[in-house]
Amino acid sequence: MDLRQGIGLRKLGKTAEEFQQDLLSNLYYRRGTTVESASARDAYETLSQTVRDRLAERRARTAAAHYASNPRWVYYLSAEYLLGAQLEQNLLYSGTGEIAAEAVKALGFSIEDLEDLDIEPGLGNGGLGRLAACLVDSMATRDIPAVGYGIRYDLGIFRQIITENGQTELPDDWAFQGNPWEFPAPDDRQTVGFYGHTEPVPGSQTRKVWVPGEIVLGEPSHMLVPGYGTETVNIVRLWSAKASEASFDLSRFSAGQYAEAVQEAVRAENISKVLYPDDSTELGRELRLKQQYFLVSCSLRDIIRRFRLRNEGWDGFAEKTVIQLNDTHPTIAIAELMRLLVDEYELEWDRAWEITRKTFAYTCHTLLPEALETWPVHLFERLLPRHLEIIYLINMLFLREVEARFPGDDDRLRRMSIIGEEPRMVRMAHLAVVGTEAVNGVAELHSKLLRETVLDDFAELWPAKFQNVTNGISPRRFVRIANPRLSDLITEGLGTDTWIRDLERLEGLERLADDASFRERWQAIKRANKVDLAAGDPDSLTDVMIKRFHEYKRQQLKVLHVITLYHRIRQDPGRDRVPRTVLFAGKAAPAYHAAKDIIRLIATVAATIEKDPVVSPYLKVVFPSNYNVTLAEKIIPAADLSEQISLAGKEASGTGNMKLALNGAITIGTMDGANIEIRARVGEENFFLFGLDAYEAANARINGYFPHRYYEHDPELRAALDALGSGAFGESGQRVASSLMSWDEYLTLADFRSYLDCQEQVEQAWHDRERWTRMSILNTAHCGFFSSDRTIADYAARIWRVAPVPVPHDD
Ligand code: 9GP
Repeated sequence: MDLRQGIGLRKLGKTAEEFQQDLLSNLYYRRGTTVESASARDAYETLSQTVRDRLAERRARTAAAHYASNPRWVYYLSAEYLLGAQLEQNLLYSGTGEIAAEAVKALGFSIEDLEDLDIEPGLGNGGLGRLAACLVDSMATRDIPAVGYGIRYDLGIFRQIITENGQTELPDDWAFQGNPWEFPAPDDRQTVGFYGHTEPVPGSQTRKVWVPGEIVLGEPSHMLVPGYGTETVNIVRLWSAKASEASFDLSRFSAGQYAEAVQEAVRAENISKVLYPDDSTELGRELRLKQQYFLVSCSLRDIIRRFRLRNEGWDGFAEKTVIQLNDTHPTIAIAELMRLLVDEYELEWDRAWEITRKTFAYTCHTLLPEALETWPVHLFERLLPRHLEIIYLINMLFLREVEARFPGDDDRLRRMSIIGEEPRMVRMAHLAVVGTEAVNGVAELHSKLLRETVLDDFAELWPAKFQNVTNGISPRRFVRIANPRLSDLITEGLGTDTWIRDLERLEGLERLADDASFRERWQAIKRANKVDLAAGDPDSLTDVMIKRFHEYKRQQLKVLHVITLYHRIRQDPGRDRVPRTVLFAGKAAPAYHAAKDIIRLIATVAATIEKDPVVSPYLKVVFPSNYNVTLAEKIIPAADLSEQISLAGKEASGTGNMKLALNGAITIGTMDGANIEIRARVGEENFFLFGLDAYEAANARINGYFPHRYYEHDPELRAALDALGSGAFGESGQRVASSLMSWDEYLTLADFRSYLDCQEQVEQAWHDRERWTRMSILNTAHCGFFSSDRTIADYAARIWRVAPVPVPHDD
């Protein structure tokens, strides 16, 4: 019997009866209960296991196919994954939705009841984490052998509660009742060192022995990542920090010093306790760097273990392995692979460097200088002494190369060095560019600005290294699952559901935009989605701004718009107006006070409007708590207008913009990130454009930007800022106004008038419902490009050079 081929496994049946049999058997034997006494939780766990088993069976076949073909693998290293709720996705991907619904009915529950128990793992912060989840979905859908690596944070992104006082953060113990989708793999645990010192190796210039001062264990578990419409099931492997046995101090415990006895163990396990610990303190920064190294160290050892299962020596490593660094967070992997190859496997430095450089690729997701990570040299020296030595050597050799190309250009050497001076910092983005084969931005403008500004010296040195791969989103989660009504209409309109795997087929909707009865149905679906969302009057214009709170994204511009509408209605109450529901959702980093002020301001504005009988029939502001993937899936299908109003040149790409446009929301936006590509595809007549472009924005400051001038020249802006300044909307409002009037980092006031004028155009278009609906359909029709399946095809062809490995069916 060949167990590797999965032969000998009892096949899991495809009929409703077989599914029900398996469900009952899981209920009895795994859950230990009976039909009569099964609670909703029992039913949820049992259903999840029954569905998971079907994917696990495909996983076994995937592993066998991969084992047999010994392919080139993609390893995706990411500090964040926002995977979203799993049950509905896995029902869809395993094709068991209907039979599962029947089976749980027999237990007295509906699938919808059970979906409410399916808590999403909030292992990410925003777009970056959700992008990682969309990309692993598409890698599986495109049959690419891949593993995603991340951290299994005990507490994910905090749970947010919005009240009139703004944002409150609570811990998100997402797995407190267990996670039925996860497979623990304690056998593959790894040992990770920190601190300590290094010792020379006699006779070697480059090798060293690192003697760590602290040892922590990394224990993996994995979640299954099925492909859609294919047999492949890949995995995301998440590491938990565990204390080693030696860290428990038995003698102290025996002496009654209970807290002291577990102190070391607690410190070790804190590594995977929370996502993004507050880094405003030295200890917080140290913990973050520890997390990054923990992820990298565990993952690299696992990658090497997997390589060695199938291959001898090191010759084939770079041919069989590509490691994608998702932003700078995992960049220390470059120094760690060098350390493993040189110190532990005793390769010559040059050979190790050649392998390392060929193995890694780096995606940069930002243009904000503060988001390009740097770490104090003294912190590195203490926590990762050997890695700092390696980075110094990499830097020395690299600067020699620069010197040879640009002799005598000391300024350039200073700019490009991996080590920044005053204060001395390790520049992770520089390390990421130096130690990789390819660097990409995430939208055309972003990649261009990376080459022209932030990484210009590097682009001059290695032009061929720089590429663009425009982001994308999973059409399964963000159309098929989030918006079943629209999906059914699209399938009916196109006469096929192949668009779910081949999103460019949405182009076929273009001709239906001229069909009045199709438009009517399209409109009815939007309305029904708004009724489901229950955020406001379903006949009002649902104006949606959903994203992390950050001043560059300019939620404050939207608030100024809302306050101006409020003033206009109060001044001329009798006028006929477009009723609007303005929906904000998103979280602010707990230590980011300016962003939290904006949240509190929105809450105050919402309450003021709500209480005002003159204004409230036309304007409503809602702010549902705890924005996450699950909530996004409810809001996006109900949106009419998508707010993408960042200051041009600041938003690397955005992906919410793609999700909303694909669901027929029309964008009001600046020439920023992927907005530009959305506009180019949907047509300028189907997009509301306003504001400065990236070059104008960059020049504004150089030419002397005085926010006060805008205040003086624009009476409506003045009225809005005066209202804020007067304290009418609380102290937060005063602080927001004062920041805008004094410096206005993100040129909010410069774009105010253009934004308001553009909103007038929005209202005119809304008045003509047939025109609006046409625009909406055309947005969906022309956004097929923004599928993450296309993004992955781009990475596979241009950066990874990997080929798909199809997994045979089981019959
Ligand atoms: O801010 C970018 C966002 O524009 C982009 O869509 C997303 C995915 O590429 O990454 C975000 N970047 C970060 O969260 C940190 O660099």
